[in-house]
Amino acid sequence: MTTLDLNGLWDFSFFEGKSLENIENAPELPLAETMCVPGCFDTLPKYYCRRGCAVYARNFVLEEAWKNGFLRVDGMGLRSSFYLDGRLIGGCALPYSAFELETGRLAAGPHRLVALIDNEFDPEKMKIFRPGYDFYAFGGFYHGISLRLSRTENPLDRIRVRTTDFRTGRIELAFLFKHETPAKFEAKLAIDGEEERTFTVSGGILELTRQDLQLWSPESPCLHTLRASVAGDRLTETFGLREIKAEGNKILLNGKEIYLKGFNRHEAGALSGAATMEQEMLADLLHLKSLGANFIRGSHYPQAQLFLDLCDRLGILVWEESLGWGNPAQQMADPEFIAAQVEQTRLMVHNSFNHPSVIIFAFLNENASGTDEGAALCRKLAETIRAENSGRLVTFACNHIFDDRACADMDIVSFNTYPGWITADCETDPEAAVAPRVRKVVEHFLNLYGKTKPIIVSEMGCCGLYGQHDEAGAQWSEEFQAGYLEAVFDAVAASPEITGLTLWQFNDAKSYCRTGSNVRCKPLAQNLAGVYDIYRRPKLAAQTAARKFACLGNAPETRK
Ligand code: ADA
Repeated sequence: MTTLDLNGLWDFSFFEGKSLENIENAPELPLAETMCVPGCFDTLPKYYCRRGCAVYARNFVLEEAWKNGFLRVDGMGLRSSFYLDGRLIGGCALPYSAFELETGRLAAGPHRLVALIDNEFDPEKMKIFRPGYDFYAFGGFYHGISLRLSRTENPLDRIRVRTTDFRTGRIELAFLFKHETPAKFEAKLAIDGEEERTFTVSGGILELTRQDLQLWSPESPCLHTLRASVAGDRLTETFGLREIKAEGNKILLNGKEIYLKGFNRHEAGALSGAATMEQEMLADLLHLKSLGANFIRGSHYPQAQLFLDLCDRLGILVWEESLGWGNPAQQMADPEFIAAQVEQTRLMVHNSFNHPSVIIFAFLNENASGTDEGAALCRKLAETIRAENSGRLVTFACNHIFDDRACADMDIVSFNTYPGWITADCETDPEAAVAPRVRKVVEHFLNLYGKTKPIIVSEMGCCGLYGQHDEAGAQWSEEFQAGYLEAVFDAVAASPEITGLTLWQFNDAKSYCRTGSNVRCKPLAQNLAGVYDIYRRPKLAAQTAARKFACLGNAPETRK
């Protein structure tokens, strides 16, 4: 398929308090302003933190007719509807997910595309992003929009490349069409610029042995390009070959034990909001590598494909999860919530299948996994991921540690804990609460699972205000945060059963704005637990992380 880039300047108007459903005559509305796509309209002064329904519109011209088209949106918030030449072609209520809408036949000549983007928290319509999540719900197009054009009604959509045996170079290509997959077809294939060869594909699957293709690993992030042609439709896939597996309480990448050392990261730029530019993403990843980290948890939603491309190239391992945050039991029992969670989780696996950097698929951060409803949905989402046979490890970040009933179904046990910071369980020194809590949690999971599952810390950390210092390490000072992280590293290093630490968090990020008198309401409406502030200026904690990551997870004799 051919792709038409639709990014750039669009006509725009904002309707405060309106929603997708009650904007009349959207395709004909006169739009008086201009907006950038990609971009979050509610980070701009005029619309800052306002909620309602934005209307975008642009024209484009097709030089020839096409048998079918697929409008591709690489992430938006929070809900959207799209009209092509006045006709509704569909919409989406899955913030952050990349999705496609089918257009049908497209004539040569001028066309007009109108998009409605609604950033209201409507409890009936917006099921998976709720007020009170500790990150801001931005409105806009996060990472771009394009139109895929096809000469056939049922084009080849994707080719999933699966490493079936990294030792022998055995790989499996799964051909996915937009509609039904033909029982048998011819495919012309070429990997890395080699001579094109023709294969007969049955049942949509082709097995190959390609021991010549170099593996992907953090140390040697080797990527390959597959060019395919089927019935005149051409498709290019970038992929990497590697195996990730859990063996006992260890995580093995291409048969070698790895220790995950990294950060939770919100897609959050100071001015760009969720619409971070590639350059900002690259800067974050280079900072992360400079601290000796090898791992990122994309908290708490599907990641931008551009970001995962960068992680593939830089050799940074990724935990990708579908959107959720502290969801209670009664929400996890809601059929519409369940359906939306299954849909976005399946879409996440589909979108990210060929990224070798993604080694973990997860879901529902800190959900009510200690309840029947919570455990049932965790099981369902784990099954949804495994049904795609992507080779990834499955987990979720658990904070109902002592009454959890879902970790048993996970490949990895991951836990979030904030001793002395969020759960104020100590009168004097927060740091003193760290080691006992880590040990208590690890022993709890060892009692349950022994050494049958890897255990990783998916969140530990605390806040520090950039530029604020106090000799005695007063809470919220940079010294306090650095000292707390020191205690976290020492406690994790003292538990050899732990095989990964993901600090909360990499960068400060905008959070909910006005909340009650809760002592943890967010100063400046930001979650200030980053080791970098929102402008990516390093705090003392960044130095602590660099020093400690250098020896965390090394064999005992090399630990400093
Ligand atoms: C939770 C949550 C994070 C963040 C953190 C905090 O663990 O998973 O998203 O909100 O608490 O800083 O309070």
